[in-house]
Amino acid sequence: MKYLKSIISISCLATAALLIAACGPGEQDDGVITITGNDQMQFSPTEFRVAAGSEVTLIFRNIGQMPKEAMGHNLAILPQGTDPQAFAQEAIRHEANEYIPPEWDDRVIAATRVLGPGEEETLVFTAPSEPGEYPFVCSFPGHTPAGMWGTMTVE
Ligand SMILES: [Cu+2]
Repeated sequence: MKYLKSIISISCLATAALLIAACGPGEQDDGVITITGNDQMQFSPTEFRVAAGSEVTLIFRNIGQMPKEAMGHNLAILPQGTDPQAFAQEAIRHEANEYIPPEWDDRVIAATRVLGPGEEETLVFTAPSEPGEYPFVCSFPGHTPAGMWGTMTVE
């Protein structure tokens, strides 16, 4: 039991180290934000910050290995106050539009297409002028409910 406990605390330490490291990759020296999605339906990092009204370059990369049909990922940044789960529920029916409901095309702040394993897409967009928290989601069916969403903070 003691042995088990020490393994658990080591893995917590490793996790903490990873979390600290993750503070860096979210925003790199050149101001480019890189976010990954994996086969466990996790974004990393799940939070990033941008300056209001600034031009943002965001690279989204699918670092998984599973086929796109089973484990594709997109990244859509939604208006302030959007319920990520409600959006994802609506998005399920819109595979033909990269899982973005067409009526939301003009409302999403930025969105990638659905990416397969090893693919990446770079988004360049202007951050909203209004400070606050803006959710981002992967709207591939089942992924937002599984926790694949995060927050862009505009400050
Ligand atoms: Cu996903």
